[in-house]
Amino acid sequence: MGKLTLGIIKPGAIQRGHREAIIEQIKAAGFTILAQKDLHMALEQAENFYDVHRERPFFGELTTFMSSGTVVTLALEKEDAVAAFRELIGATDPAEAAAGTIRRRFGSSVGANAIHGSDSNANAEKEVAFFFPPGDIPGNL
Ligand code: 3AN
Repeated sequence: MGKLTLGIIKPGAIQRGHREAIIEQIKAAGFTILAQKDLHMALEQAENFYDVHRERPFFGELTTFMSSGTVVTLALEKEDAVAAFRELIGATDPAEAAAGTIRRRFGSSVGANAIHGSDSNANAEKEVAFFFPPGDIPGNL
């Protein structure tokens, strides 16, 4: 518990060619990639993933964007993974994210902010399970 989080490299960052640089930055920060998968989500899958945001005004924009191209999903392990990863990715708005964070370096707008990171341990467990069957995660049979 507390060691797992989910990252998703978003379509805009993949299209702009930042995939490898982002993965390098994640590894350099001490995260172990337990499982990694490329996928192109259907709109309905993106809507299910972001279900908690269904009532937010940006829900349509968010889910259309997240299903617009390939994403890379990452099951990541590190001590205190959720907080450590949120620090590494930076604030939601890339313009407000601290210098050197992934969103500051590779994001282009609040919506196209390069990367998703789970916001709590409970959501991390749910989000990893959403994309990866238990057998894909070492030590989690
Ligand atoms: P975070 O991903 O930093 O936890 P949330 O939970 O507030 O941020 O938002 C979920 C996702 O919705 C964000 N990754 C962001 O890309 C998108 N989002 C948030 N606010 C807006 C907005 N005003 N317009 C478009 N997309 C937004």
